[in-house]
Amino acid sequence: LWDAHKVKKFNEPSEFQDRFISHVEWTLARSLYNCDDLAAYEATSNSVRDNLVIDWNLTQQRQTARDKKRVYYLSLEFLMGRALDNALINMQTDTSSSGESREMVKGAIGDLGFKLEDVLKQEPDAALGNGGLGRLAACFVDSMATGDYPAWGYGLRYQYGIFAQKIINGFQVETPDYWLNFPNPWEIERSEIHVPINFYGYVDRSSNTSTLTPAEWLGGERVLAVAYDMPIPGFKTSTVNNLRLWSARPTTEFDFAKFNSGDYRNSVEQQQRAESITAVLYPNDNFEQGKELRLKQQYFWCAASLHDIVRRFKKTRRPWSEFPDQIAIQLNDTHPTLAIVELQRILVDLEKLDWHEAWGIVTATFAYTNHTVMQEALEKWPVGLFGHLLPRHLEIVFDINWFFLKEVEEKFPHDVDLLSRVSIIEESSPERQVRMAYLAVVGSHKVNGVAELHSDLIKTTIFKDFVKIYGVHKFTNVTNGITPRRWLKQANPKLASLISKTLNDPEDKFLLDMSKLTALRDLAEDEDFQEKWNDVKQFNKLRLADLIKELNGGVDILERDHIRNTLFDIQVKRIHEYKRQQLNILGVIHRYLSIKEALASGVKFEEVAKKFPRKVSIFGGKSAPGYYMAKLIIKLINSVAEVVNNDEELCDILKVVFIPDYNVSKAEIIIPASDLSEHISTAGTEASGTSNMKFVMNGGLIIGTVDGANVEITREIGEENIFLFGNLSENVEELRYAHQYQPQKLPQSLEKVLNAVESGAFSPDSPSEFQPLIDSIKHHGDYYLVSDDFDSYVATHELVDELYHKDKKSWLKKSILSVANVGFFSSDRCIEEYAGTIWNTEPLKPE
Ligand code: 26V
Repeated sequence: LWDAHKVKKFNEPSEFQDRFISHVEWTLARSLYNCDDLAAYEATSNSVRDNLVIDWNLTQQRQTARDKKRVYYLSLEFLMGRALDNALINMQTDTSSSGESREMVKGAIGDLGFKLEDVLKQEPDAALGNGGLGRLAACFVDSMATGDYPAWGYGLRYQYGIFAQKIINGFQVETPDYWLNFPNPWEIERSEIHVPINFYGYVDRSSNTSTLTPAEWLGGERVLAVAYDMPIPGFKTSTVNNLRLWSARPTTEFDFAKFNSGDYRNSVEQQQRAESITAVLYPNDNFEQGKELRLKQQYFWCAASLHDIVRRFKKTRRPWSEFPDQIAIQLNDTHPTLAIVELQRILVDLEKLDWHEAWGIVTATFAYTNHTVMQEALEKWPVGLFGHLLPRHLEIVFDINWFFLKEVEEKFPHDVDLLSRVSIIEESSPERQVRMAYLAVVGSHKVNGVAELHSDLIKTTIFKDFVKIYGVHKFTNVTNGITPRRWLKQANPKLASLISKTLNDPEDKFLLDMSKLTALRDLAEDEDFQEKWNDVKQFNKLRLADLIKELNGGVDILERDHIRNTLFDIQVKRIHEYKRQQLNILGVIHRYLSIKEALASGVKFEEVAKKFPRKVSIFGGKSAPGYYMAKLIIKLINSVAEVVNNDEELCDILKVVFIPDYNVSKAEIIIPASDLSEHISTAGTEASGTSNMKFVMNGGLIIGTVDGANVEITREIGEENIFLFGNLSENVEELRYAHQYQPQKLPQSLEKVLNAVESGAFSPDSPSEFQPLIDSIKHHGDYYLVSDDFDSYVATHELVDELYHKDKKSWLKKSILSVANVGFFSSDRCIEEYAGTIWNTEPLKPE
């Protein structure tokens, strides 16, 4: 009987329309006559979701039945962006093997009177991440599904994602991200899957005194973790994986003690507090604040996820020794390190395994990815706070540390310094701290960095002693990547279509095998092809100009007629001193002053315009709300824009734009429009960077330092196709040291720029407004080496101008060659590397 009523996917336009209308009428309880774009978005999404759910269930059944090794990717952030467009591109319909569902649905809703582009825009971004780390997790789940890996993501379902950024009088103002105000068709609430999670309380060991034997953790606060699932469709496969996000709810248990004592209101309030655990994403990037609620989020998520993983494993009735053969858990930075401790607790306290047997299982299961070498981002938790919230876990951490230090002592007898350097417990004052990165290293079988330079750096800096202890093979590199489905096909349909036509690949198979792009090399100098290539860029620049106009209240900043010969120079990423947006804006000021000076000295405008051809400097990015210097950089950019854009003498040859509220959906418009983008971190500070890859994949050239994945990008696309400048990471320490002992000697060029800023040229009402930025360069040691790299930066921009305006053909050749050689940076390649060298897993293909 079940078979007779099997649900069916829509395949044809008319079947889609039937489904769409059922959702309008039944799910939304509206009529077609009263259906706006938002309702059309909801109905389309629900229809598409119906299809996905069918493949999702089949995928999960297959994974359970075949019982292959699974991967769990634990990340506090998944910066997914919009789901509908992506689902339409990835989704498999039975008849869509030739074309794609996106075109079919576009036609089908077109016939119903809707424009797909307008409908897609109704979807709010799922902005459950800060920046690179969260977006990487989103690219990885796409690639894991596309590669048919049995792999789930585990994260938190924040009520509020990263804040929405408003710019008011040039300042960043944060407002809440109400992404769940409307029903979210992309999540399925699994109220049947709920896990009780405990905090606080105490440890009861009855007769046992050793912390190594089973103990009971009692009392304390209890909340429920409820699962919400998001389907993750692979591209050109019917595999649909799962992203499980946990949401906090009060338990239905009631505090009768309080109730009986007449304190009804208090007992209700306490219950309400439960929900605060998953209320908001912490908006810091590369900075750890050490707040109790953050640790609570981490434990809540780790405990719920492990409970789920262990429950699934126990259903197989395999012995515990097989756990690591069946399960690989990847830790996205140290945020999920408590999962290591929680698994040890489950095995020892609940499953009664011997300590060492348990620890063997734990370390064989986990692997850890490091994403930063910045001291201020390394997680440390005060022992007091840790032990108060998680008393039993603290005991376990001490025991893990004890056995680890014993091992070190045996290998390197009497090296007391070494012991204190590598101890998981830092003996700092006023209080001891748990070093989460060390705990992650000790509890994992592999540790990887995210680009070659970064992976080398961690071996010689933060984890140097651990290389000595464990040997070098525990440490490895997996260079980051990005999904070409979103960052080429979805963001840049025009370029994707030019490529598919050129490669004679109507089914877009190149998106699965990016080495196919190398065929474009032969066309790099073909003038017809160059022209088509340039037309695509022009289209994307106009599309961005439209967005900028819309965000500027309908007023154009860029003149349409000149866009073709205006160089779009873009830096979009989180605002951080190490990423050096200040270097960029100081460079812009330098250009502005040079133009003004030339004009003032009587040089004819035409001559000036030849030396400083048309350019727009575009910025975007959020600052952590408490990061004073980053916020001041945003203000400086906006103040410079105000002056430059209103200076009529310039006749529009220079413009500055700050795009507010940079996010994934805006990135999809911004990135394809770049001629040049900036990846100019102080050498050795940017672990990898991933927007560098996105820009290259869209035919933009890049200016950058020898840092992060810029190194591999240079190797892949050729050093003649990238603009590198600045000091190398091996010289950074020395330069910093020198700054401390001799007063800063600034290059003249920079001196002039800083003087202008100091004189109030961009803040006439308060000339000292930007003094802290100037002081950090002039008087506080210039930690990020702006002064050391300034001249080389300015000179490299001159090369850029020269090439762009005087030799467009070679520019286009470089652009085409960049795309032809970008294949390495597909996240499909990363996932294969993780699967082969860290997880030891294989794909499970649909029959
Ligand atoms: C994240 C957070 C999130 C909120 C609360 C506090 C806190 C503290 C530290 C961190 C670590 C952020 C590390 C990070 O985002 N690293 C970036 O990872 C990218 C993907 O590997 C990489 O491309 C970037 O270079 C790196 O900065």
